[in-house]
Amino acid sequence: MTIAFPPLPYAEDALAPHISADTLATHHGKHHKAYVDKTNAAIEGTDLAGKSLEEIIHHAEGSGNKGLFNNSAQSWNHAFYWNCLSPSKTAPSGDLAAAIDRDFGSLDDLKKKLKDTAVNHFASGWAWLVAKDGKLSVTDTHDAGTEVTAGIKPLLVIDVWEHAYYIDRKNLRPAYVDAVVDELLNWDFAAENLARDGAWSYPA
Ligand code: MN3
Repeated sequence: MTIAFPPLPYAEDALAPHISADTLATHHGKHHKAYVDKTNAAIEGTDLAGKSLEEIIHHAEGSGNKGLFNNSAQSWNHAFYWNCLSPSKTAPSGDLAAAIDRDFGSLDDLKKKLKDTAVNHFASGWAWLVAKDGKLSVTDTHDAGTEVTAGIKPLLVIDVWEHAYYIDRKNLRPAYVDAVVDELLNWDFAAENLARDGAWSYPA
């Protein structure tokens, strides 16, 4: 029993021109796949084979196994990230829209905070919209850092590693972040995450 390598939830060219097919082929087919392959190589023949990816991340974090943590957390973060992007334009509604207005003032204020956090994050990492005890906030994590182990419910994430945008945008992270926040974020997925018990589960 190995960790799955889930397919993209849309065609490789579905997010163009904001994120190109070339970027998705490399980012999903090479980077994400390598994290999954390295996780599977590390757990083969150990007690962790057959465990969920979330259990593997938790174990690696607790035992200080940095290599396994990096590869398992990156596997989770990427699968979550693909679902946070949508080729069709979505907008917050219902409980999510109400929580955004309550905790940020407005959707525009939340978008500004997400963009500022993603653009200003130093080096590699992730910018998140999360819910903790029902309250929404924007956070960031470094390198493979994930919000799935922190007793927090991730709602959305933006990958700000250079490999997420360098093919399309070279060094222009702000242009990538603007496109993701303004055109691609899947607010329907965020609403599902807010409504579910616990965090989204990595596909088996
Ligand atoms: Mn990435």
